[in-house]
Amino acid sequence: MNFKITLRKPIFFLLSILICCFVLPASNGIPLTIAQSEAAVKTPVQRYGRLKVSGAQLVDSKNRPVQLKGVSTHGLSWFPQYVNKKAFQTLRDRWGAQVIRLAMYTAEYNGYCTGSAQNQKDLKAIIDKAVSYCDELGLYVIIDWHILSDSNPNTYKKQAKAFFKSMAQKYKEHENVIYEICNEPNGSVSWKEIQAYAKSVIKTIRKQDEQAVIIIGTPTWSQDVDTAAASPISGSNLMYAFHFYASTHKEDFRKKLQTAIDSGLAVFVSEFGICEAGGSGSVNQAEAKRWMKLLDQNKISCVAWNLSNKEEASALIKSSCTKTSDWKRSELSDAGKWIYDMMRK
Ligand code: IDC
Repeated sequence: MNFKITLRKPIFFLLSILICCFVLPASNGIPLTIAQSEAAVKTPVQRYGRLKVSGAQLVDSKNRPVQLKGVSTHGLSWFPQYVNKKAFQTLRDRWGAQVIRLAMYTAEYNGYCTGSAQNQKDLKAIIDKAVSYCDELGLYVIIDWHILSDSNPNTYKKQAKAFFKSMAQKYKEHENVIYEICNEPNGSVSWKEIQAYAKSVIKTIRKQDEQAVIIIGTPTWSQDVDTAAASPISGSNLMYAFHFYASTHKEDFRKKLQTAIDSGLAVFVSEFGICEAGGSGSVNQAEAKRWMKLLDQNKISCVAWNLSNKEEASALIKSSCTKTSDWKRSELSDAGKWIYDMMRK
């Protein structure tokens, strides 16, 4: 008996050494990052389950605070090639992304409301594909009604209601789907008008799906969260969009966000860039770092614009790189590298 015990100990010791030396470092010689090793164990959806909003905070199915980070597509009609499973898997496993935002323009370049009937079908088919990849990969997915040049969401309210009705009918059992009902209201549209639109679309979604998280755009390109905080919409699992571009929006805008958070508004940064608000110009890493500190401190989820190789500073992939997945760090733009490093932390 004694002999067995004394023999077991060195065998375990030897086994542990073997595992440490050969098995653990075997991922192509590159040590696994935390994001990768967690992803190998559990997907984001397995980890957090159905999301809810509790007070100002996004929480998981067990009411623990959750901060999601991820990437937005460019317009689904502009760059449909990036909607592929390998791309999303690369974002999940190498970048540490937990959420993908599907930006579907309503008015620009084959937008959902200005393109042909065929275009609408194509866009819905792309969304279908994207949601099924996110289901398979356990990623959260935001379906974004990307208003922009159509600055008032009421312009295409009828279409929005029909669209979200069909989305909510289709995806009500999918606990990973989040709805963003108006990207960036802008121009002279007031919060009151946005509220009227939002209430009506929320009602449409809630008839099908009582639980999904819904993100509401705020006035002035989703910057005026302080205005929304002064008069929020009643209902559960509602969040408000705040968007920033670090080269343009600085301390004043952080104060605006802070005011909204302090008054208990649930904010989701469903789009941000670290360049200028026009989508190009210089990248400002120092300001980007300040923004991220504020978001991390308050556990605010954020999604980076944009997954494409368009020749603009906000595109995350270098314009010389035509790969649609498996990008190396060196194939990313300056913004892409910063976002990649930030998400892997
Ligand atoms: C920009 C794209 C650019 C495209 C333009 C269309 O990066 O390629 O030509 O839209 O008008 C937003 C918008 C988002 C913008 C982005 C950068 O939500 O659609 O994308 N931005 O300008 N709000 C603030 C910045």
